[in-house]
Amino acid sequence: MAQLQQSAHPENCVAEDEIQHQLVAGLLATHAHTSPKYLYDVLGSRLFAAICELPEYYPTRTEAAIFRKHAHHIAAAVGRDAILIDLGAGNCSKAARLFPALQPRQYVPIDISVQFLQESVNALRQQFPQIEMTCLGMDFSTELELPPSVAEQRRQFFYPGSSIGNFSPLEALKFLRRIRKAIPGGDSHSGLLIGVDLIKDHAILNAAYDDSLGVTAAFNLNLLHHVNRLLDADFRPSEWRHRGFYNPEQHRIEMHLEARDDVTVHWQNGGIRRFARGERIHTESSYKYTEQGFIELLHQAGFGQVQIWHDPRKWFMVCHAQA
Ligand code: AVI
Repeated sequence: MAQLQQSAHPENCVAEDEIQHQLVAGLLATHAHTSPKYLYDVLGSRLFAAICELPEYYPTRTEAAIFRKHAHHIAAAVGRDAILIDLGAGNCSKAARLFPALQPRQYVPIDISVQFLQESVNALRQQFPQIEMTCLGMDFSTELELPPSVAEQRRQFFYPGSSIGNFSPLEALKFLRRIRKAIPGGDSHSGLLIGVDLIKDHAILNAAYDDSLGVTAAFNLNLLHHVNRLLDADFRPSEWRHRGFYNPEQHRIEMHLEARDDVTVHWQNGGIRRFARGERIHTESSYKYTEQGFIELLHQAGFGQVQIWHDPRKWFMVCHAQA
């Protein structure tokens, strides 16, 4: 029976004025920036789904191929009968593809939008009636306290898609530590299954984040529509251009919006910022790792033995880290 639960701490949900405060602080900073979460309004989520289909955007299909090819070895590492906790589950499709191999006892998808989760899980319940399903609405990037309905043993966290790359390495370490802490005691049957994008030829990375159809550009520019709604602002996307490139010193893709000319933007309560031509708003970073660098991060976070699986070109890896 699917259960519907709100966060253990609903008061932690970021209030509207806090969102506005954070956004304004970022826009007024010397190097203007916004959190990547503002890329994902309804249209942004659809554009991201389209990005995943692009020939240049290799991470989604490469990870899926790794899961397909190594399903049995991955299942052996994760172990049968697990409590599979899917962080940022969305439509639950990535985890569902692993159900036949993993055969989890309980599936716990977590996402900010519990309503969307519930719809996805309703369909899944017909297909996998033997798996207990518990939906949790929670911003897991800031809290990860699981309710008693989630058994404490055999917790296997699932964080695919190289979403870990959207945290800075320090934030990633804190996040991994939070996951490790959500595994009580030293249960060696618990762990984390995670997808990580690897450092590779810069031309491949650049193309993946600046595709020839301009879908990533639309995804980035759409953030301005979202900010307009949140702040009652007057950004005009036509006055901005997408920049997406690999920064080899920082080992990360950077996405920026760059003013095509001098631009003045206004928002609620008299807020104003003048951007000179060429000035940028940093909208997202996507960190890329070496295999060894990421394994070290997992160990620093308190995980034990790590197993990894690659695609043949070693563009992407899936890791299982034991608690
Ligand atoms: C969601 N995240 C892992 C994507 C990435 O590759 O960093 C978001 C994205 N941004 C541009 N293209 C895809």
